Amino acid sequence: MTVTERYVSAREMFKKTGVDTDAAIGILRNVPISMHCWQGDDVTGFDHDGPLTGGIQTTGNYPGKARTPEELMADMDKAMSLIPGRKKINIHASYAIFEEGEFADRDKLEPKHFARWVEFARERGMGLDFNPTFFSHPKIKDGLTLSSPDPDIRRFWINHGKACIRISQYFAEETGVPCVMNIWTGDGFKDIPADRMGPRMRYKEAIAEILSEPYDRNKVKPCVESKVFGIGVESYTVGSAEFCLSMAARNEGCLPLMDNGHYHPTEVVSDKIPAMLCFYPEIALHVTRGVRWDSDHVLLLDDETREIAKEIVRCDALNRVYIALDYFDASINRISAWAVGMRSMQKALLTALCMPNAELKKLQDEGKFTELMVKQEAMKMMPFGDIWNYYCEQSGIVDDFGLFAEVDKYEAEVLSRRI
Ligand code: RNT
Ligand code: ZN
Repeated sequence: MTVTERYVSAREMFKKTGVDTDAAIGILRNVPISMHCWQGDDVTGFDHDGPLTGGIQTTGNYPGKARTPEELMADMDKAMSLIPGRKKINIHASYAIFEEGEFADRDKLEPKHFARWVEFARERGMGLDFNPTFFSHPKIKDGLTLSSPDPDIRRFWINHGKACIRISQYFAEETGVPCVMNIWTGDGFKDIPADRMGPRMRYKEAIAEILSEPYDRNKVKPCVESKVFGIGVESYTVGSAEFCLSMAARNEGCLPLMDNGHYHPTEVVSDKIPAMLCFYPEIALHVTRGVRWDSDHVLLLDDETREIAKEIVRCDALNRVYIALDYFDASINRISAWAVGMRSMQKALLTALCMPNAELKKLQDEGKFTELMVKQEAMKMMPFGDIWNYYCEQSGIVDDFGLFAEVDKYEAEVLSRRI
């Protein structure tokens, strides 16, 4: 049977459950997923030579990582050629591209330092998302940036944040797509602090000052990302969940960003999505896979990824939730890491779109919990793979079994020559 024949047969099966798979594919095709540039070079960036510091860590030493903007862009192109549907590109301030001999520190960054990213995105018809980089820099003092007691340190990082707002606005204007700008710092302490509120008060004021930089709310979507703890800052994180949630709630236009690696292991972001959507017009996500902790493994089609997608779809919130991926595995081929993660998110969304969501909701409201359980279980065995394969074929994109050969070929022809 051909892929199309299998699709036609699967479509009939789904139709009997009340699901229109053609419509599902049509929706999926237009859901933008933001692909993080930092999977390509283990979060190194182009503005410093030193190691990754400031509360995050990559592990692994797989050969062939991108060392220059050209290599990173080529690798992103290769990855994107293996991913169907709409994409955005997510970059960090540390990926500024300077002319020969030119340098600007983080507080002095300007739109022109990102002109090549704009060109890259525009040529591909994609939007850009942005992140100030509050890590891997000598101006982190005693583990703190925006929450430092030293006013000069705080000033430097506030100016960085403001510069990033201006750059985000430039991205939105140049690409015609709103730019999600995410504030995350690793600020915190390794051991038990004597003052937990002081750093948070300073953080609050510093973020408010960054947000006071003028920007168009339709174009720039500033976010604050919380975290439970970071490597080296195990005892206390300034930007905790309660802090960031309240920060976003109290600042018009500021979105809460949830990274599903940033919570206690039995907490799930899938349940937090509908809670947040009751109060916020828009929210943002970093979808990742934490293995026992915020390990940032490659996103797979696992239970929580499916639940996250289900909630976005069931809340009818595809246009209210900005979906970005955030992980960095340096132990495997990095193109495969991008492609598998992006495809996993799309598969999860496709699965969610191919559920009789209205009918299931009705069963819940009518108190028919037995039928609900039985139907939900039955849906798990439906032939989603036939829909996915058809979608890939229609998009001119390789199927799951063809993926490895593509990645392997690129590794042999391109990555292995990077020595
Ligand atoms: C770190 C946060 C943050 C970073 C990126 C690189 O724990 O998740 O989002 O991963 O900014
Ligand atoms: Zn994150």
